[in-house]
Amino acid sequence: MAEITLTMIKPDGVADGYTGKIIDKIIESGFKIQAMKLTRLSHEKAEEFYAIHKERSFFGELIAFMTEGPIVVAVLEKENAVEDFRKLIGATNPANAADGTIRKLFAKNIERNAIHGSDSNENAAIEASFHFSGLERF
Ligand code: 3AN
Repeated sequence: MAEITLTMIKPDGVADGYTGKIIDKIIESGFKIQAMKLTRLSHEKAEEFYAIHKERSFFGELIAFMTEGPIVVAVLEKENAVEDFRKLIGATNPANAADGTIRKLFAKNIERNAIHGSDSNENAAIEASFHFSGLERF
């Protein structure tokens, strides 16, 4: 059965002009785009999205980075979407990411790492409704 995952092409990926190449890779890998938009996170929304990392040393930098420019957010559908998409994006630190993964190709470092992918089905549903309303129409 098809699952969903939520992705964000982060401010570095958008600013560096990689949006089209990244979307191509996502589609080539068998994901169907259910919803997609260009948006920009407010400070408050970024803190809410990353609330789980509130106590981490890098939280302030993460929020500053994620609010520095526009992002492209999408809901993606595929069998085994969450796990397959984590494989497609590669390790959090691009230095450790496998060849051919989106982070290996397009990310600069562990913080400016080009793309987000949900880490569980539960979080995918939470993150999809965080960014989009009316998804039941798709
Ligand atoms: P992933 O995005 O691979 O699920 P998480 O959820 O552990 O990784 O981290 C969320 C985001 O926080 C990362 N995408 C990255 O931008 C940032 N981040 C994670 N670990 C670090 C770190 N050690 N130093 C700086 N930024 C980090």
